[in-house]
Amino acid sequence: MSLAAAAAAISSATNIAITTHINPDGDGVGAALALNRTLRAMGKQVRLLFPSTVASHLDFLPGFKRIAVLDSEAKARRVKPAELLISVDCGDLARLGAVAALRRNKLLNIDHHSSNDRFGDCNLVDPAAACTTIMVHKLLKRCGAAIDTATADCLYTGLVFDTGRFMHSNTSATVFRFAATLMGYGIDAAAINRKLTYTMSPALLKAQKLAIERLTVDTTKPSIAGMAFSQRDIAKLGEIDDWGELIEIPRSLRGVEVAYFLREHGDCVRCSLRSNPPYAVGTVASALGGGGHAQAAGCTVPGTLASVKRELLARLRQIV
Ligand SMILES: [Mn+2]
Repeated sequence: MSLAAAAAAISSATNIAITTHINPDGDGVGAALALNRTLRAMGKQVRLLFPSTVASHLDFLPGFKRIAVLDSEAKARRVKPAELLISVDCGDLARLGAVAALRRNKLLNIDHHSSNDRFGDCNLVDPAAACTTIMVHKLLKRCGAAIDTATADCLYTGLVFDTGRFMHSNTSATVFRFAATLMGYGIDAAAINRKLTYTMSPALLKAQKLAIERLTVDTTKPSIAGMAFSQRDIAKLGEIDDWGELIEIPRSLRGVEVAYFLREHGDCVRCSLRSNPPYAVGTVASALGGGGHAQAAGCTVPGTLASVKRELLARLRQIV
């Protein structure tokens, strides 16, 4: 889609709101905060309106404290819609939660999910991009914006997150070139890596311990492994604001090609899925009402932990 149209949408708006998907990750937050910082420097009025809270380990990023959480329709209703709402790293309107209600005026959708349904008035969607921040960088350059070190920190956070620290199959020459470009803006990559990777809350460490205890290899297809946490397990762990990494535990087991992680949440189960190429869990997530990428996807399925696990495993066995 047109970079020029996206740049025009930004240049013609003075009052802008920026948002990302529910349970935002390093890419969504990085993309939003990079836009926030740069558009402010360009003289725009910018608000960061997110549908849910952000993992506290990202609090080192500039603008983090400006993020307002609109996690209910009542809260969203009290907010004045902006001239332009920019959504980053989000595949569809439903994933914007209560913030979707602020879609009154123009909506610019910047995303790289292949499942993106072009819900914006202007859609900058590139499934070939490894992360949204790589697209945001291109757009900011197109707008003639100056990128400072703190903005590059945000962009790098998205890159590190969505490439699994340069380890996922989307880690291309373009990705390394982008990393080099960001180094050129003066970022301290090692310091950011440390904050993103080696900083963990006690609750998350406890969750890792439980994940290892619960890890189950599928008896029918031993290349599938994963674990399930009940609501009671989750309550015992304490506050965890980033569940994303736990799925790497079953995935890291030798011989495993497809990993799953299930979390009971009310009368639904949240499913995270990962696979090694050529296996594609994205199709399974889509079939169950979710979305994401071919090798990293997720869905929320109504039902009990046992029933959802049964259905999910039946589908995963079909793809390996
Ligand atoms: Mn992303």
